[in-house]
Parts: sequence; C-alpha cells; structure tokens
Amino acid sequence: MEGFTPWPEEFEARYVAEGYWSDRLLGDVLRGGDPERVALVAGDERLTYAELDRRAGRTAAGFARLGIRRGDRVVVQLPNTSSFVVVFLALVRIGAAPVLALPAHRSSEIGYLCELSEARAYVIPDVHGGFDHRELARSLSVEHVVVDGDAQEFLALADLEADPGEVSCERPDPADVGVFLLSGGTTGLPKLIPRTHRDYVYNLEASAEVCGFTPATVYLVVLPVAHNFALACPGVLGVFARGGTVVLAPSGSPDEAFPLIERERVTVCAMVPPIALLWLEAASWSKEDLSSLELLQVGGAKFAAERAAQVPGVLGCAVQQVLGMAEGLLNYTRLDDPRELVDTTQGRPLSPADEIRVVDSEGAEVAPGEVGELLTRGPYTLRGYYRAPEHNARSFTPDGFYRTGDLVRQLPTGHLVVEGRAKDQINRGGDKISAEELENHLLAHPAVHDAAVVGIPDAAMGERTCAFLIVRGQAPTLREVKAFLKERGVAAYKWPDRIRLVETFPRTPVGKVSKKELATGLG
Ligand code: OOB
Repeated sequence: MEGFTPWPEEFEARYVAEGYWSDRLLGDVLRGGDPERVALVAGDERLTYAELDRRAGRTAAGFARLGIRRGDRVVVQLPNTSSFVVVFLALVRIGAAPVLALPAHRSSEIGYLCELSEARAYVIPDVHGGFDHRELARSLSVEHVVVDGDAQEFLALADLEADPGEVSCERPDPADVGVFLLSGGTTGLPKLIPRTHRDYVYNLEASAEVCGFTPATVYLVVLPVAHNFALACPGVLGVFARGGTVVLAPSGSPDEAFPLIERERVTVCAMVPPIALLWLEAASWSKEDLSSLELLQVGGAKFAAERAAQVPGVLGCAVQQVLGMAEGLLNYTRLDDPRELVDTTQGRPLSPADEIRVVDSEGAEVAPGEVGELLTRGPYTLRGYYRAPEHNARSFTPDGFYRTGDLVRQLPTGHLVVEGRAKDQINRGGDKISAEELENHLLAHPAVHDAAVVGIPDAAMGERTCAFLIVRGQAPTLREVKAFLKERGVAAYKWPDRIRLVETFPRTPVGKVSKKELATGLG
C-alpha cells in the first residue's frame, strides 16, 4: 500500500522465522471460540460465537456488494455497541482497513481522516450522546455513508447485509494493513498508524497469553472499543482469540459498570487511571457483588503507586499496569511479578523481540537506570505513519526506532517507570491532546494573537489543559473559546479546561516558548 512503510526485509525474515508473525488474519480471530458460547454481550443482546461469525460474514458480504474491497479504507465511528464489533470483523475479513475514529471526534477530525485515508465509506450511529452523526456525514464527500439506526437518506447497516454465498471477495494477505489506529498526536494534524494483520494478530495473541486470558475470561469494555487498549491489548480481539466473553459497557461509570460486573460475573477490565480512581471510591459504598473480578488493567496515563497498592484490598482483584501506545510497543506488569514492581512500574515489554533504548537529548544511550527518552523497535511497532514522510523523518531514528516522546527509566528487571514526557502533548486522563493542533485552532480566533497550550497537574485527571493566550482587542471568555472550538468541529475532550491571558510568553534561550515555565507559573 502506498504511504505505508514496511519493515525492512531482514526484520521481516526474522519475525517470521522466530514465529512472531504467522499467517493468521484479523478476520479469523473468532475461529477459536466454541460456536455455542456467548462471545458478546451488549445491552440486551447476547451473541454466541456462531451468531457473531454469521453476522460478520453477512456484513462483510454487504460491504463487498457495495464494491468495497481489499486495500480500501473505511472510517468507522461507532460507540461501544455490537455493531462496532460486527463492522470491524466484516471489514478486516474483506481486507478493507477500518480507520478507527473515536465517538468524540467531530467534523475537524473526521473530515481530515476521510480525506487523508481517501475513505470509501463512513460508518456511524444515527445519534449518539445527543450528537447527530448524519449531519456531520452530510458535510463530507464520501461515497457511502452507513448508519447504525435511522439512516434517513443514507444506507442502514441492517440493510447492508448480504448472503456471503452471493458475493466473492479476495482474501487479504497477512502483510497487508489490517487496520488504522489514530495517534495521540504531537503535531498540527492527527496521524494514522497502519497496523498489519500479522503485527496486530501477534499484538493481541501475545497480550492474551501474558494476561492469562482463557475461555473463562469475561472481559468488560469501558473504554471506547475503538481504542487500541480496549480492542487488542488483549482487549476484545484478545478475548475472542481465546474463546472468552466480551461485555460492552457504555462507559466506565460505576453506576453502569458495577451492575454489569455482578450480572455477567466479569473477570477483567481495562481502564485509564481516572476510572480506576472512581472505582476505588465507589467500591466502598456500592452494593454490587464485585467478587468475580480477577484483574484490573490500568494504563493510558500514569497510575500512582499508592492507588495501585489499594486495588487488591478495595476491589478484591489484582492490578496490572500497562504502558502502551497505538504505535505498537506494549509493556505489562506480569501476573506473577512481585507486588512492589506491579505497584511502582508501568510494566516491561510484551515481546522478547521488542528492542528498547533509553537515550538523552543527543540520542546517546543513558547509563542504566537513568531517565531518558524511550525509543523502540519491534515486531508490532510501526516503521512509519501513513502518508507522513516529513513527520516520519523526525519520529524515527535512521535505523527505524520509534521515538515515543516518553521519558522513562528502566530497572534491571526490564520494567519501565514513566518519569515524564518530551513530546508536546497533554495526557488528560488518558485522552491525548496535541498542543500544536489545539494552538492552531485557537490561532484561528480573530482575537487571538498567539497561543500556547500546556498540561497542568490535576488530582483526578493527571493533567488538564490550559491555554495561554495573547489577545488583541476584546478577550474571549473560556465559554466563548469552547463555543468557538465547537463551531470548528473540534472534539470536546480537546477543549481547554482553563484559559490564561498573558502579555508575552516566556522563552527558552533559543527563543522557543518555554512551556515548562508557563506550566510552573500556574502553581
Ligand atoms: C495508550 O495509547 P495511546 O496511543 O493513546 O497513547 C500512548 C501514550 C504513551 O506514549 C504515553 O505517553 C502514554 O500514552 N501512556 C502512559 C501509560 N500508558 C500510556 N503514560 C504513563 N503511564 C502509562 N501506563 O495510551 C495505550 C495503548 C495500549 C494500551 C494501553 C494504553
């Protein structure tokens, strides 16, 4: 595929020879499950492996009948519903790569994703969280819009289904791009991460192994299912690969999640730290029986050691810290690690083939145990963002290591401790916000002369977003700034929590805006 950077041949040969890469495909992930067992619970729906397989097959045939085929891209923006799972499986079966947008994305993000990926179709709910996605779809120029629900002038997902016997379609190659994930982003525009069938299958199968998933696993999804963590670390796909059961929740709120844990006897759940904090609080007064829980996976942002240490006592289950990224590299604390490591580190690399370097600002490796930027290369870490040559030149070393922008130190055991960040990004409770992207939107406001966006510490979210503005004329209020960003179609999680008006920005010796100084000045 044009715009995709493959692994160099010698790496490909090694990953195949050493068994990291197989010829299993994402679309075959259901094949291990007992046909009679429940694969998916969503609201009142309960689908067995056989039923889910059949629906995925019929929907795959439907997309193929529309003319969507191997190598095409389809932007999928569905919330935590069975339709997400069906559409995802359908597309990967016919070799069309889903581009996984988040439900919170709006016209700014979706328009860009459709254009960059030259999407043949856009799959949406009718209305979700009070937002009418059909209206957004009307502003796009994509060939097919498929709606889960009331389709109006578009095509209803329910009407898309076709008989798999009637349409033939090409089988994808394991080396093909199977799915596009979104990068948290550090530049003006979001980036697309191509994940091949074989690298992502390895990602989810190796994760399922390390996390001890079995047919008895009952996995509750509380993060957006389109996020890598919930989808494949080991996530929904890892559960399917092991023949377990997935339960979809609309959110991580204890009001919604706890009754599901009790009813479905949930054993494992993946979440970001703010949700874990809510659960720790809610467990003391909630009446639900949470005793089925065995494992809480926490990642996406740093989880404090003190809170991690509370999990077993309060929630009655083990905790696992996960330092992951859509770009690839996953670190997990292991189920048999000593408690000290589980509480105080963000895990160690998933794969023996993951290569890790911790380097200083000149790119030289730091002494063992010192803090530096984490670089990585491996069988499931990208070699380049999709169609982004200039950005790739900066994001990778000449020998193919991805610069994560995370500041870490590595213990003799291999475990990593996240100590900070070298990238211009805000991590708002696991949601990633590119400072530059938000600054560019703010600069479009007629009263904003200059803008600098920084993260400020926050007890619940880890960080919140503060926009420092130099204005000309009438200064906008926070409310007006939010309304302006909404009007521009920017996802709400990117809107600043605070604005601060300033006369000038502090500068570094080389004349760059000193975000460190801006952030500390807030106190
Ligand atoms: C996950 O993926 P992304 O792509 O949303 O964000 C990746 C970035 C990392 O580079 C790091 O800056 C931060 O999120 N991060 C953490 C962390 N886990 C991720 N920072 C501190 N502590 C952690 N445990 O966030 C993601 C993907 C797969 C599994 C889990 C998380």
